[in-house]
This record gives sequence, structure tokens and C-alpha cells, in this order.
Amino acid sequence: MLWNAADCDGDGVTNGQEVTDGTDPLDDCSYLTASISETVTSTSDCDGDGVPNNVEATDGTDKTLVLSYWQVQVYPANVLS
Ligand SMILES: [Ca+2]
Ligand SMILES: [Ca+2]
Ligand SMILES: [Ca+2]
Repeated sequence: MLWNAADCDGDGVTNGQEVTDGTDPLDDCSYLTASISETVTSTSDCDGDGVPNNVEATDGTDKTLVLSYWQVQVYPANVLS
């Protein structure tokens, strides 16, 4: 696999895209959520809320917000309409 197409840190963003975004391809807490295109395999807990990144990705919660648990997720009204 080409390096650019690989995801070395497992944050779901390919190395090439991380370089484009200016994030660190070797830091699984450095990425742009909007650029995630791969399955998140990182088990780091970047926001310290006790839920690993790969689980947060499955739940659809925000890995960078401490208060973003699935159970307490509150969407703005304009997202639901
Ligand atoms: Ca990555
Ligand atoms: Ca990264
Ligand atoms: Ca977390």
C-alpha cells in the first residue's frame, strides 16, 4: 500500500490527507474529523471522556469533545430538521 493511502496512526484519516490537512500522520489525536475516510482503529482516548476513539467513531460521537457521549448527545434543532 502506498504510504499516502495508509493510515499509520489509525485515526481514520489517510497519511496523505493528514499531510494535506497539516495534521500529524503519526499522532492519532491529530486529525480533522471531516477528513476521516477509513475505519478508526485507534484506541487512544484523545478527549479523556473514557471512551476510546474507535468506539466513539462507531457511536458517532465527537472524539474531541469531552461531553460528547452517545447518551447525552444533544443536536441543534437545525441538524434534526
Ligand atoms: Ca491517520
Ligand atoms: Ca493523525
Ligand atoms: Ca474519548
